[in-house]
Amino acid sequence: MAGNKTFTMLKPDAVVAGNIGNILAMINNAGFKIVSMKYTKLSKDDAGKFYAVHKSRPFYDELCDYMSSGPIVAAILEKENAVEDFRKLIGATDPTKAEEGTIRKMYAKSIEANAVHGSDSDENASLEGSFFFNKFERF
Ligand code: 3AN
Repeated sequence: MAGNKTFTMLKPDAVVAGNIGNILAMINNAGFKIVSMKYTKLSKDDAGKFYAVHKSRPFYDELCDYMSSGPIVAAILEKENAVEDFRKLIGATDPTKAEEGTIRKMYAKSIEANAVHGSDSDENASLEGSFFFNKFERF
């Protein structure tokens, strides 16, 4: 059975452009409840750990530079079928391929600076959420 939590980050491009409020409103309007949230900034080392799964990809170093270039918002979201429904809401990795009405179509600047992260499985949602939050911060 699909889980009811996913993890998201609003990436530096979205935060710097002043789109936190608009994106959180889209997330809420799509039926997700924010159960943990943090405004923070990753060091390059943190970004490298978070994206370790992409270490062998050619864009890894640039991705870590980008993700540590400015503030982010990390959050755990709750909804039935959270992982799949949130991936639909954010749209394709490449914003030129994202469907109309998706967060990336509306706010992403490029395939790298693509406004939001969304976990791709229940297992990764749990691992990624634990990267930013411990159980005492969850309500
Ligand atoms: P998604 O975030 O849609 O799950 P992944 O997991 O393939 O996509 O990629 C993780 C992150 O790596 C993306 N959100 C994006 O910031 C960056 N990325 C993915 N593909 C590329 C690429 N071809 N060039 C530059 N950055 C990329």
